[in-house]
Amino acid sequence: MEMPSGKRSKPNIMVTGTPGVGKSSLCEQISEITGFEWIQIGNFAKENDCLDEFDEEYKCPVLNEDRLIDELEETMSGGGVIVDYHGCDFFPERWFDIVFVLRTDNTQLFDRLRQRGYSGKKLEDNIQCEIFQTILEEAKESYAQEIVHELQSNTPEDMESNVERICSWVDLFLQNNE
Ligand code: DAT
Repeated sequence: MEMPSGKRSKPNIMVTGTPGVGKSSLCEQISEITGFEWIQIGNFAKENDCLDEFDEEYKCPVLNEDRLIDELEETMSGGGVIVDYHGCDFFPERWFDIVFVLRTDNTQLFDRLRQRGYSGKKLEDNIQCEIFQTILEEAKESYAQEIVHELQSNTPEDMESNVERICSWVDLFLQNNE
């Protein structure tokens, strides 16, 4: 993977993908290993008053994106942040040194989301989102192609190799920016 120029001594990493693909599980491990700060955008928005009205159709609150970006700016400029969110097009492109898009086969994702209690339209929409690779396309449209990486996240072995791959990349980045 290509090394970005050293504008930050520590890289910022985006981990994105449809809900249920394994972002939190992966980020938790990477954060533990690297000591980087893991920010789950949903929680951050809640804690920092960056939510607007409730979306009745999807039964979830709507992000106030401008406010969120203002709130996060200082943290991001320090580097060493892992951002975890099921979307990536509204963040400033300059924030990220690398973007990982996790992918999961439909049948597995279906089971994971059912277990999470999703049903009806919410379940169907999320499965469709994965089938149409909506978030992969979004990432490719929003960031330089060479920093966007698609990772399979179907099995615990996938998870392990993804953790390894991302942590090796972080090590290289840190070495190159010493
Ligand atoms: P997300 O944060 O993308 O919504 P998650 O980390 O909460 O996803 O994972 C959803 C569920 O799927 C959780 O029970 C853990 C499981 N899971 C995630 N990635 C997996 C993988 N690569 N192999 C097996 N199970 C996985």
